[in-house]
Amino acid sequence: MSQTRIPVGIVGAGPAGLLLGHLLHLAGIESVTLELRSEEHVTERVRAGVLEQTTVDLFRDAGLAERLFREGLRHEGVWIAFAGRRHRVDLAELTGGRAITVYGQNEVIRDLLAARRKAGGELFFNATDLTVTGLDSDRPHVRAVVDGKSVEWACDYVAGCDGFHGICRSLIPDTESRAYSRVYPYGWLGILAEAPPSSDELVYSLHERGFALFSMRTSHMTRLYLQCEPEEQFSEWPDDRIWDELTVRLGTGDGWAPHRGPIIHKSVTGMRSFVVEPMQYHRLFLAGDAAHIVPPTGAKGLNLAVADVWHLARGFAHRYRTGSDDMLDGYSADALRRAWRAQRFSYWMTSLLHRSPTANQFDRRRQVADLEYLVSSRAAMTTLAENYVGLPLE
Ligand code: RFL
Ligand code: PHB
Repeated sequence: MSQTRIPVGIVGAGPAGLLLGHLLHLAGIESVTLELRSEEHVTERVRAGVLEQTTVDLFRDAGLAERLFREGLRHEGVWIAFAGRRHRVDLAELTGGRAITVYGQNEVIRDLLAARRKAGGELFFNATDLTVTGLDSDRPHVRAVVDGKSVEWACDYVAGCDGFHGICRSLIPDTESRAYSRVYPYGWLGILAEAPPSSDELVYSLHERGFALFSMRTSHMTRLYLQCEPEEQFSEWPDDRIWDELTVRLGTGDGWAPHRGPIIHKSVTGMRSFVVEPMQYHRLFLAGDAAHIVPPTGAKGLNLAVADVWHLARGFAHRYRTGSDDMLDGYSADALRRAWRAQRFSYWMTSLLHRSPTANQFDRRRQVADLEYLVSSRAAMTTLAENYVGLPLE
């Protein structure tokens, strides 16, 4: 077995792990990244699409935004539809020029991989049987099997960026951590379709039959979601039924409807909120979905992973510049403060826009009143806008 010394061992090559590797490189700190799945799987899986202004600014500052600026779709507004009408929230006007950018997570991953490769970063895909030991010593060890060979790194620190189903969170003993969660009684059926977007901006819609979301990836690719059962079966949803339901739920009195086209991808996602506290255990730091999950309605998951990693990289930079752990020790509190803000926003957007199976007529009327207030009050729209485009870091 080969054994190497390295300052930071990173578990997981999703957005959190790859960005951390890049930011550490910019700070002159070496790391190794170990990913369970193949490069193709990590790059191709269809997930997030909305980047906050905060994320875009951070990518720009980290030298990662060249293609993002060229190909990303900057949206200065978003539509909220209910009771047969669409209402535009002018994000840029309400936030002093801030906006969101539609750029698929796949593209973010491609850009991060290119940056890691350019920097000569150590990155291993298909790394199985990963174990982490000695977290409470000053030299934790990360071991895995890569290409049939056992490999081992002796690290100063380990970053658990291995997503919600990873192993790092479980390395924190139950007695040392506490988890907070909520599971929602619905899911999202998502599709990717070869159809040009029929709106330049996203449409979030609440209909009697449930939530629907119109989004996009490119000028020829539409991304759409429907509220469904948490364990919905695809067999119940032939393509025509999906399009008919989207047309009904997104339809507004002005005749607007999504363009139809071949569906090239379908998925069902359960919805949950989850936070583990703290996000540090001795020399292990959790970041991204490994530490928290939000329901996708606020488009916050990837953005939150990015913010975590920014805080964490700053802590590591301080540690290797000064020898002090002070900033690393503040990481969990800083990251959790932002995570809880994203939790409350995502919970609010989700409750506002979904039809709960237990809602009675009172709840339905109140929900419409909430929406009417939102689209008629500048203060309420500003609250949505400033959270949606991303609160400042720190
Ligand atoms: P990831 O992306 O899950 O990456 C974790 C990586 O760790 C690997 N791994 C391991 N590696 C080594 N050893 C092990 N034992 C391992 N176990 C796991 C995994 O293979 C994986 O590659 O977590 P990360 O980096 O924290 O990034 C989080 C984001 O991916 C996630 O929050 C977003 O996709 C959430 N999300 C959205 N976020 C946004 O900000 N804006 C959006 O518009 C948005 N839309 C979405 C979304 C998520 C969705 N789904 C499918 C959950 C829409 C959907 C439908
Ligand atoms: C997406 O385009 O995939 C998307 C957009 C907005 C959300 C969630 C997902 O809130």
